[in-house]
Amino acid sequence: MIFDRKDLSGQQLISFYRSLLWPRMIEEKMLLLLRQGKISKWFSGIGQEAIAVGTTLALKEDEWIMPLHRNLGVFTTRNMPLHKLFMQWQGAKEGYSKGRERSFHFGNREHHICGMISHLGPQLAIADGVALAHKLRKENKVSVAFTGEGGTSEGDFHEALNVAAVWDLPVIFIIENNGYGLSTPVNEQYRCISLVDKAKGYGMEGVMIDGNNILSVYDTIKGVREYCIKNQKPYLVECMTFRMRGHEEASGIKYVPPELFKIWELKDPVRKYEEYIKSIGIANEPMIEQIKNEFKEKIESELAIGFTTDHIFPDTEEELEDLFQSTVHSLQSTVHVVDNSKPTHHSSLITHDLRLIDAISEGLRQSMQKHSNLVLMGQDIAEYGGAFKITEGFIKEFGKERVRNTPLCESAIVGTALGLSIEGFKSMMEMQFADFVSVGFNQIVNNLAKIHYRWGQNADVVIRMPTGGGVGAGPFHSQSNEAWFTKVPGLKVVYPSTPIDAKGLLIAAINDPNPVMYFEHKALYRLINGPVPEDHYEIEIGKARHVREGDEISIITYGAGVHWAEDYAAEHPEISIDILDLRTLAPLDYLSIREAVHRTGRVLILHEDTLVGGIGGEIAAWIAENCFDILDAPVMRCASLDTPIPFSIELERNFMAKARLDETVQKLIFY
Ligand SMILES: Cc1ncc(C[n+]2csc(CCOP(=O)(O)OP(=O)(O)O)c2C)c(N)n1
Repeated sequence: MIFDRKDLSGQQLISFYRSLLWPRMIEEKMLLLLRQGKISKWFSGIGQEAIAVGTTLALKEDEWIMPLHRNLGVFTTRNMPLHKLFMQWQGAKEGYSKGRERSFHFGNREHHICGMISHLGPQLAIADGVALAHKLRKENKVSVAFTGEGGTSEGDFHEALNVAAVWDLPVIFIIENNGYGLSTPVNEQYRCISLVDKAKGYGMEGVMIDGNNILSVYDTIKGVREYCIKNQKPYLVECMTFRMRGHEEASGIKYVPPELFKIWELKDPVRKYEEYIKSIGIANEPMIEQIKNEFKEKIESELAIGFTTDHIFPDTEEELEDLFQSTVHSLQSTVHVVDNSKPTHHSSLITHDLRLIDAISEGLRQSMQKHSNLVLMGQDIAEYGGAFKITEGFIKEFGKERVRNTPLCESAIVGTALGLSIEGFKSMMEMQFADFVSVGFNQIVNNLAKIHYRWGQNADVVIRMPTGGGVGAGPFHSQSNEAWFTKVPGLKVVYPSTPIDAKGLLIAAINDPNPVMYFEHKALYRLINGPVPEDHYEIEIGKARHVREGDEISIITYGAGVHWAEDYAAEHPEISIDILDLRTLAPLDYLSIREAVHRTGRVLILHEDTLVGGIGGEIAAWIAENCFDILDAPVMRCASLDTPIPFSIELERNFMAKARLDETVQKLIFY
């Protein structure tokens, strides 16, 4: 191994040695503690430290890193105190995630480290978002994301590199090629000769280096960093290395030919560097011994603090509160909140008549005017104006930087949105059709939804979901998939049915610093119109709207269901029908639900979504548990058939809940 110190001083070389040795010695201690049962799991980075350490040393301290499970060296080189890291690994409240996350699955804003989720791949696009923020602010900064060679097989790797290349983002992608996935060798992972060759395919530069040589890593990343900033381009670095221990400590190493360990033992990054600094006379054995002794003592003293953690006494209120970033400040701001939750409420604001689609567009436009840090992303949303023309004309007013056409890569764009949020931007992503959310699902349910609870980082992201059927568009352009998200703690789900609510809820969703899934029914876009305040205003998230007063049955519904119920009530004046429009599906407005039950004692829950697992089941269960004494009949549900949504208009009509509304109402009345 050849070390080239370039212009590094002796003092710097020693300081690098300390940075490299520190995670190695911590790990050796952790392996002992693991055997003693003091910590539960350990993913070893022994043999790979030069990559994490060299990279972190080459960056500025306020540049974000998206590390993975073998990157202790990132955490230590960013000077995270060992006692606190140790508290984290024990699952203690005093760690970085209040005991909610394991091993390296945590981040910290102070140290500019974004914590991984278990899933391999999603980290990469978050780096795109952070880099986009730097680019938009014209800051001279990069972001860095790590992946193993196994992780490069994930679609997220492809999507993130492609977006970074197409958008010219200053991101450094680092592959740690350590020869094996969990047990899968590289010849069962990919067919190209080397992974760095993929860079060319994405239209970016790349380089393969010796990942065990800290000076190579440092010098390469330093140079690549300057390149990325100067040229505003991404870069791929493949670091060749070897994992000296099992995937995690319990999984063993039987599948690795023993001679490989012998070969790589000779290339150990810490030992080779130690030999080097001794060979050029800037360190000697007593000095090395002294550093090791100092670290040994430091580890013991830090662990002594680390062990003094309190037992966790769960506080349910705190657990629930930490799901979301507080929104108090946004409600206290100058935003006008329109309360139209009762049939008797009238707003004094000046209104104009808009279709649902225009109300959404107006809410979005006014939000863009209000928030200079709001970025819109979606397929064909710029010049073309979006599949439904909601952003038509936006680039003229707000420019292409803030109204961004995206490549076809839903997962990477959700990840990018999260990265933007980390850097203080707000973003709105338009799913071209709600159906396509399935290919961005992981980022939404595992990253956006959980990040605040896990380590306090908010995800200031709104995902607009053109949803629903009735337009003969078949199984993949018509689905109602809101229940996929109402079940995920950490997401807010809104679903307006009227223009006034569509605009106000969209504004509220954008003002809210938390992730909001915003469902908009395609069939209602141009069908429904109504008075909409001209000003910028919010409709409160989590508040249902009492649409119609009645005393025989209560229909609890949302979206297209509201209009089905209203039409039905108009066609059946002989039945006194009460209607509640939920408007928000997560969190549910239980108070209004209870009031609706109370008004009639007979409840029908109506939704376009299919029956099994729809939100109706949840509401019915809640009513049964909490309102049993005021019910005069069992809660009934009217939902769409439990089949995919079919194409032919006749079949679709039969599929829809509306086809069974009269039947269900009659059943309920005559129960
Ligand atoms: C999406 C996903 N699939 C499977 C796994 C299970 N898993 C955890 S680590 C690992 C191997 C990863 O290999 P590589 O990316 O080369 O990184 P290394 O662990 O070798 O550093 C696997 C399969 C996972 N975490 N995420």
